[in-house]
Amino acid sequence: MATTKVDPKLNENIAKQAKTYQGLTSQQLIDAYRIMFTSRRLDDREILLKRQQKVFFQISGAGHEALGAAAALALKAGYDWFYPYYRDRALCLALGATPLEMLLGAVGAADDPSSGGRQMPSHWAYKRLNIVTQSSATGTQILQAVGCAEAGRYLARHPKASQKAEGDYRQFKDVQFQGDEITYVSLGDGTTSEGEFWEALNTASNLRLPVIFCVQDNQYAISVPVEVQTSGGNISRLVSGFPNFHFEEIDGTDPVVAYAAFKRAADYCRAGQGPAFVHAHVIRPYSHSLSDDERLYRPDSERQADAARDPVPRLQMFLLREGILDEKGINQIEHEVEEQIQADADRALDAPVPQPETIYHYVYSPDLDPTSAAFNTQPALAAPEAATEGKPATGSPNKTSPNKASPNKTMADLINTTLRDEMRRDERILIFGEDVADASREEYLKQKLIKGKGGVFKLTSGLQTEFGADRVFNSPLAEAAIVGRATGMATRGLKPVVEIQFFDYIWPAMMQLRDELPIIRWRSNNAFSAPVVIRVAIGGYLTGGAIYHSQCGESIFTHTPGLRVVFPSNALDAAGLLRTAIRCDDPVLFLEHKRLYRETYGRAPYPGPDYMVPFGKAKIVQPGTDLTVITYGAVVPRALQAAQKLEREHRVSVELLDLRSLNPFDWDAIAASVKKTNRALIAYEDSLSWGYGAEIAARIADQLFHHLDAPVKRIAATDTFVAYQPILENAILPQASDLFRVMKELAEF
Ligand SMILES: Cc1ncc(C[n+]2csc(CCOP(=O)(O)OP(=O)(O)O)c2C)c(N)n1
Ligand SMILES: [Mg+2]
Repeated sequence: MATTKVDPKLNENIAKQAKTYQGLTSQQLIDAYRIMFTSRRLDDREILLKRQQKVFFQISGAGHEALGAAAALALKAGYDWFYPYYRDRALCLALGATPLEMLLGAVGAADDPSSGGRQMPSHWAYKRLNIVTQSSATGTQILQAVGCAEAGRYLARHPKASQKAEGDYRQFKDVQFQGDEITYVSLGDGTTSEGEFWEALNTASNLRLPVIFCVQDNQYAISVPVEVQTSGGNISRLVSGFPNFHFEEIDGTDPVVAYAAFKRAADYCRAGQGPAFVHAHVIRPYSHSLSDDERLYRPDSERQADAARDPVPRLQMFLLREGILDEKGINQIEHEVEEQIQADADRALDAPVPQPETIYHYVYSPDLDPTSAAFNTQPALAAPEAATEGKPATGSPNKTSPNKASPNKTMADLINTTLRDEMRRDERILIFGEDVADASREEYLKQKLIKGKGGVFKLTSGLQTEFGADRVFNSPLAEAAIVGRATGMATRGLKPVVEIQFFDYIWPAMMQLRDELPIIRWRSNNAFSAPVVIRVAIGGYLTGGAIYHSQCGESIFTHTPGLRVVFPSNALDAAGLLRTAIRCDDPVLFLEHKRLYRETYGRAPYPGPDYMVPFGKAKIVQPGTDLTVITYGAVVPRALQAAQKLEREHRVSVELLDLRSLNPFDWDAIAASVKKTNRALIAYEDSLSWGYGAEIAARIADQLFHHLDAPVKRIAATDTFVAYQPILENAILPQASDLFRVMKELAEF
């Protein structure tokens, strides 16, 4: 065999190529440099375009690039899930988003894959890469990431739940999961001050969820330095007591260091040991955004110290020093990147913009319309006795044999039964909230030491016992966590039916309810959706409910586009509307009046397991000719009482409409009735001013003016909260006697 004389230089090259840096090959480092440089130059290009007024906002990922490039190398694109924040440009590029896609976002093009021109640039969403839509609200993504990880775990344990099914929201959701997937979520140092951050860590820790929390600590939140945000100035120290976590605190400007940390974190999460916390010290070489000038609050000395750690030149120096690339190699990469960005910027500037007529697209599901006939079914008159704990309903629900054993059920009964029937039908349904489980300490149930609770109003009673603790469970006392986690789960295709114990305590969840859940579909241009059902016990007339157990406030939510709001007044409607809420493809706020839960009024026999009431369809409680009363919820029985008295005593014929669903609402029914009676009263339990009735009154005045014989009237609670002493409560909330008086005045006008 001939021997070849080996060129010593060649040998050196082979050795260099074989050398790895914490497992990273030379080629991976070269690729990382390309990503990081692309990220920086995209920011620079957007800044230029902003100065030319061709884009309208800019926020950069500068200084954070090494982290993104490293995280992508340790995680799997399109396999793991990502809840990044606006500084994660390099991460998204490394996972597979293209510069063109980002520039389409910057100009607000119709084909911007993140939002179709609806969101600011750097609000990343790439469905194919499992990069989930994010908002501008700092911190809301963290609880959603926790829910996403919970969904992955649930689906792995209930693989059949992922199957598609015809006729409900499942038809339109492709559910994917991997047994060992990880959810990545990132945030800034300032955002660790949000309460939701702590709620998320608590649950991830307690449930040992495979979530990597990446805190990108650039020492500032706009102008507020980290020592103001974080007691002692170091978030790692504060979170170190959380059990089950793997912790890393690193120099996030070094991609090799960052990769090693993410790799250890990912290994820990993938092995199912629990969550990881990567606290990365980075820099912010540009101001917070183009709307900020950091020279107003940071001296040159501090900015120069930061610049010395800039990850892009730092990696460049590293590649040169290690002989991985020479100057020519660096120049070539940079040249290619510049050319690509130039070409992509030209294409983005020429891209079609979204048309104004598209603004209503995707406020709600385009696939499934809960107002349609598909959601209009009749009660099964002779349905067998409602299924009870542990025992499925026997026989066909549509059996027409005489039904002796179907007594009238309360609203509470039928809500419980509807939940039970739907959970049997659909394994994607999960129920959680405060006190909803029968007992978190399951051994007590198993040993039959206790009966179990199942909700402060017992609405979820027996569900944990039948369906198990991974489908029905108590949450910590944290409303934002309930809604945020549910949102993350629903994004993955599950159907969380969560409970907020009292409407009065819904407010910690308000950020999730206003800025997240209802607009996930719209802001992602239909790439993502989160059809969660939120059941909420609402309302007063409780005799002693007082300020914090009597609130209404439904108009705050009907004012939020994208959220369906329903408010049944009787048992049958509650069953039918709840089933529609669960099967439909939109987020629904399902308001349950506490006073109506066990009221004699409005009880009904079990309507069978497929009974549905469509949204947006009012019910004529009683027909009439002299005036129209439009109402809903607990005012319905009171208005009926008043109307019957008016008929008896004064021969006034009242048409009483129960709206049942508040968004959408049945304008056609209102208009038809007012055209007939020419008089309209809107009655509602919430305080009068700016309440739900204001909108209805305005529309009647606007669109039915020529049909009116009298001013449009409203009757509602006083503009106060509800007091404890029953004499005060009676004076505050609209009573049948008040309704009678106003109806009479209106009839006589
Ligand atoms: C809930 C919320 N409050 C305030 C803002 C305005 N805001 C946007 S970014 C920001 C600072 C965030 O700082 P940090 O979390 O450290 O991230 P960084 O921008 O430094 O990467 C603030 C106050 C917001 N978007 N959301
Ligand atoms: Mg910061």
